[in-house]
Amino acid sequence: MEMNAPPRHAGPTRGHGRRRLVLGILLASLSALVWRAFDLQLEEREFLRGQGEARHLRVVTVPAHRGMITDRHGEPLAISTPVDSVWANPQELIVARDRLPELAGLLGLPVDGVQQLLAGRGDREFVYLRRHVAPDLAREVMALGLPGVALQREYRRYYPAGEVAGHVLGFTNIDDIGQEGIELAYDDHLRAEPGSKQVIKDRLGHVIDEVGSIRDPRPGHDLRLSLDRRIQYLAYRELKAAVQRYNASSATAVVLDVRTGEVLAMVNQPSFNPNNRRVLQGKNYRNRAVTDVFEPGSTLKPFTIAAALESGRYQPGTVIDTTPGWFQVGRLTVRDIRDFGPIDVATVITKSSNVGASKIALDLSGEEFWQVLDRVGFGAPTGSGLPGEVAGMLTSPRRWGPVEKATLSYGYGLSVTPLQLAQAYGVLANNGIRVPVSLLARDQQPAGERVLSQTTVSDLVRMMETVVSPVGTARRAAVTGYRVAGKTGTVKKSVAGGYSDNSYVAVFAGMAPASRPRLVTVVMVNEPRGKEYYGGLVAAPAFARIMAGALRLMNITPDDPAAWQAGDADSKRDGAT
Ligand code: 59J
Repeated sequence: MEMNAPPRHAGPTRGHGRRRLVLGILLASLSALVWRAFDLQLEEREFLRGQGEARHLRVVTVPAHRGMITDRHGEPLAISTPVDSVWANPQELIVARDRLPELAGLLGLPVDGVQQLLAGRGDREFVYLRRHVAPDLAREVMALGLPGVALQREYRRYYPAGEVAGHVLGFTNIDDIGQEGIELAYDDHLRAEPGSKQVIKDRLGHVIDEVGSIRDPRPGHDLRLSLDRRIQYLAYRELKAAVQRYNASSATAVVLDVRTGEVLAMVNQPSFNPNNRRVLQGKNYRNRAVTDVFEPGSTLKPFTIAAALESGRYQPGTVIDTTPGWFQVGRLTVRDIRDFGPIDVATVITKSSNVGASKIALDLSGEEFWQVLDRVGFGAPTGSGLPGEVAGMLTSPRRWGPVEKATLSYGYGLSVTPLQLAQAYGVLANNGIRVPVSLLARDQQPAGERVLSQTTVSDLVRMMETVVSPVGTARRAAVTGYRVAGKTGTVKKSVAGGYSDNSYVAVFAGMAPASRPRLVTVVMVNEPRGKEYYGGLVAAPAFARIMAGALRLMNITPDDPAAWQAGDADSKRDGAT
């Protein structure tokens, strides 16, 4: 239009018009170019979109398995088995909405649930349909050939020992993260680090090419526990039987290797199966061996006597007059079940005299007494590493008057966990040397620390052997072929305003072979609700059966072969009622 315009001026106007002409041509070709470029881009986008729908580059995670947990001999206790999880890309799957009933039916899900799930997550590209399905089912699902449905490899934790080791192992959640027990305590060690890689997927979500690894997966580390699966099973079986027989509300048993401090067995009732996540209840999965405390009652007496012997003022033969079978300390009346008269220190243990223990404790300084209780581990966590472990309670001797000293001497006014009690008996069994307890297998013996003198300990073990003799409180703790040393406890439970008259804890703590102890076992039965509730009747038989089995499984040489022929402890125990 510029070109056709009539020249307004002559001369200089002619040159002006040519410039305009050139500019116009330039502008025209520029717009043609721009148009072409735009056109090209449109075409290309169409082309690329088609390509993009056929395959796309994706970053996917590469799962790795969590470390295995084994017993001390390498027997598996927790293993991760591969499973598949079915997931979908809602944007793609919704295209095949007419086939959703088929898919839902196969997965055992309600159709409307699946429809809602897809509709609700329409903006996302990933939604789990069902996690951890069996391989056969996974294959059937993929055979449907539905768009946007794919599998993801995951791992499911399996516990071959089931209920038997549930409390120690704990469990993981569906994402394989430790929630309780060893699984929680050693989660960092056991946990796997998934890797990632770039892949090309087709429209159905199938990987058709691997581009390369971004990060290599790192499987978790294995963990070898101190437990012996066979002894663990034995303890589980015997404890369960005791709880049923005496109608108890709960119970715990712990078996220790006294030289290494390794926990060979740790079981509780009630129990739970960690393979069955849906029915988990706190009261069932609590590891009472470390989370629950009780007053140890007479099982504490050996430590009272230890303090007396360590003071140098008492020998096993020192006589204490327990007449007339009770003894007033301020507001407290200490009672024995009968009048034992004048008895020596050893007999205080044999007969479990509260009066004898109290008179001895009153003669010790608070500091002397406390030192022993502290050194064998009362009032402090054992360091087992188990989640929820408590310290128990041991007050400072500065606050102890005569009443406190007396009640402590026969096991009241302090509280302990079953594992702490086992640890303390471990010191008596290990010649006075304390080794830290461990739930992990130890390759070499830890150094340990001497906390009681050798003579004190050997005197005590001899006294505790009399408990299992015909004149002691726990004949039923005897094991054929082995000398056993230990102590019973029948403990009234403390209730509001005092001590209950119908609620008890029955305990037996002991060691074998008494000539050179290798194992300590503690059996604690909470609230036996029958005619029988004494430690010597309720806890001692379970102790003996666990000990007998463990000694034999460990090939420990019998130190009482004569009794093997003469008096058969097992038949006496099992025959008596
Ligand atoms: C006992 C207690 C409660 C706390 C007594 C148990 C006291 C006490 C206040 C009577 C049952 C019972 C601080 S008895 O364990 O002495 O194991 O085979 O609970 O005495 O003063 O009907 N154990 N037990 N005492 N309290 N306070 C004996 C003893 C023990 C036996 C039997 C009979 C008690 C031989 C306990 C056992 O050694």
